[in-house]
Amino acid sequence: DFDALAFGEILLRLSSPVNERITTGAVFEKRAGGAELNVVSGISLMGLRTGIISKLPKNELGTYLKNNIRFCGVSDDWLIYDESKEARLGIYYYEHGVYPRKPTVVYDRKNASVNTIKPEDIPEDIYSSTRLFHTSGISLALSEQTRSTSENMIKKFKAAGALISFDVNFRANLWSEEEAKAKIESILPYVDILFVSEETARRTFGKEGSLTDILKEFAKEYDIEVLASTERKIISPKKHTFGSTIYCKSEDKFYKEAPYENIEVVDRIGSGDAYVSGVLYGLLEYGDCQKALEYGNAASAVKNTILGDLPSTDKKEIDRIIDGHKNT
Ligand code: KDG
Repeated sequence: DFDALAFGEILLRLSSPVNERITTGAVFEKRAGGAELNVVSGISLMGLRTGIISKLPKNELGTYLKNNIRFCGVSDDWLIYDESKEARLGIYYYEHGVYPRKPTVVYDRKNASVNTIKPEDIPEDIYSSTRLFHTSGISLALSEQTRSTSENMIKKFKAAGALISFDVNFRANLWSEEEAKAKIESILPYVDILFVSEETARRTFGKEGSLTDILKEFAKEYDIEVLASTERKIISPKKHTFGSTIYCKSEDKFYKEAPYENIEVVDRIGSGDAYVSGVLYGLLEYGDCQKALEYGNAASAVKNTILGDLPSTDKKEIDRIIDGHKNT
């Protein structure tokens, strides 16, 4: 049985070596990516049991990703394989930014195999096999099929007693603000733990007031127990500050700590997912919002210093970083 299961698209990430360009460079580094995989891999590296539900092409690229998934300790038991001739893996290309040049992301994910997934593809015995289910707005946005499969899973996991975690993760290239608002609002009644940025809360959901007002309002409207919102300040392109606010509804209490200052950013992709993994780890392991805050902030700060989407850190290191942070 699992502590956490997630559903989402697993992507192949092809990135130019640091300081090389997509337009002229000869080499791409090959890695695994995808927001929900990043989250469960972070939770696994901290020591809990997780798995990813997704659909991959049954070819060498699918096998490459399956190997990566296993390598970071995430179960591949619930992966479905596409054996059709049209089987396709979503890819995203990444070029690191170096000031004053911004990072570049090019998505090539249309018609990827995951978009053919159907609610009936998900075996019924999965629903009683986990303490927590996580997905994000990306899964609602990708296609009709990923949307109905996500919605169906959210309802069934909830009915089976699992906690439902949802990261709004708004992607402007996948859907409009209006569509995102309508579809996400329809699943919020099932959500126990919500991750939403202040900017998205204001722009997409039309919320007003301070961040604390906004989080409280979501909690009141939808009976969400834990709400988390990150805050990043870019001091210079390679120096960022990262912190977050968590609201715990049953205690009617906000949790916040001094942000991590002067993080040396090597690769910020996946740092939001690392935050989610730390928060969920703190909640699953300790049932405590203070721990959730500390693990979330530390996991995200560390991820910024590591190449690739996946967190690549463990509990021992995170614990040391949390202790160091408290003593600064
Ligand atoms: O959060 C990291 C993701 O942006 C990356 O893994 C790619 O899943 C991805 C997406 O849709 O942007």
